[in-house]
Amino acid sequence: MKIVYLDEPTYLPEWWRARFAALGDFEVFTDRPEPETALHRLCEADLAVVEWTQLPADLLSRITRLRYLTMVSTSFDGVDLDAAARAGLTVAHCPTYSRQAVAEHVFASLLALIRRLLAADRATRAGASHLYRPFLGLELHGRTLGLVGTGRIATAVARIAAGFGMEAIGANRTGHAAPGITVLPLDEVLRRSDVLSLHAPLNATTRGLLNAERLATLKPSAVLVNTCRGALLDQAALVRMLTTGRLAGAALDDMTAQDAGLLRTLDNVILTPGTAWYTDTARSDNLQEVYDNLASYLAGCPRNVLTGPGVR
Ligand code: DAR
Repeated sequence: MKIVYLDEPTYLPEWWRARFAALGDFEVFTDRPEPETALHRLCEADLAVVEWTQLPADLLSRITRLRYLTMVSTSFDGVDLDAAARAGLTVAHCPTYSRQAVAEHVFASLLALIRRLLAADRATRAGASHLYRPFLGLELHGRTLGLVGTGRIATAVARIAAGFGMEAIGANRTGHAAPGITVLPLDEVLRRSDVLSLHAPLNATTRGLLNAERLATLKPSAVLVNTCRGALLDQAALVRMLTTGRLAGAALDDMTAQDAGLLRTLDNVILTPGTAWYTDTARSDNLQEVYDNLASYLAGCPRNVLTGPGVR
């Protein structure tokens, strides 16, 4: 059984390689391959682990041999699931490893933003002492947290929010109940939020969900936290709102370099390069989840499956 790790593992220590090697003939590629190279590697394996590579329909339609792939990520917007199904592939992902890491990052970046920690740190290093006025903060206690999406990460965020004395409201596609969150229509969530945090996967229905018109319904005093794909938002509209004082601030974990460039001079914005998931615990849990995905497939009862024979 040949298993490939297709593309530049962020974290894969030797002892973990040995564990994977117990499942089959395990080969690791440490670069990020061009599409043709990726296709070649996939066609020489039975199972694949994918971290970075986009898998669009034209690539998946040319797959031979490969039966199964698991993304290391929670997100799977880079894989054309319909094309994968047509190719007879089983595709899995890792929905749980970063739940707490991302939820904690929401508050790390939110508090850094509303307590102006980065600017205060810079000022203190430059010699400031007992300097208050530039660093007026906001409190979370008593504020309303709006959640777009009410899945695993959103409910973890709501649990932390309860500790801060926040009220959590949220919207999901069907209006189903979620623990610790008062579920409301999206428009109402947007209108009422003091802090809005996004927790939805990127797909055809959520791309651009927060368009200019919806963003315009946020309170001018609101702050937005995005630890999901930037494409959920109209980034240009967001940048306009932040530069014109129409939105108090934002903590953003997935910006294009171009949009981030436009925000470079703003101090009501905190930017991180996709690190919301990246904690010591989450990166180990990530490998365990990938391992469990592979092992469950090999045992004939695949878990965390997005598409595959018999699914959908
Ligand atoms: N977008 C996040 C982070 C993926 C990061 N890479 C990993 N897990 N090796 C996700 O999980 O979807």
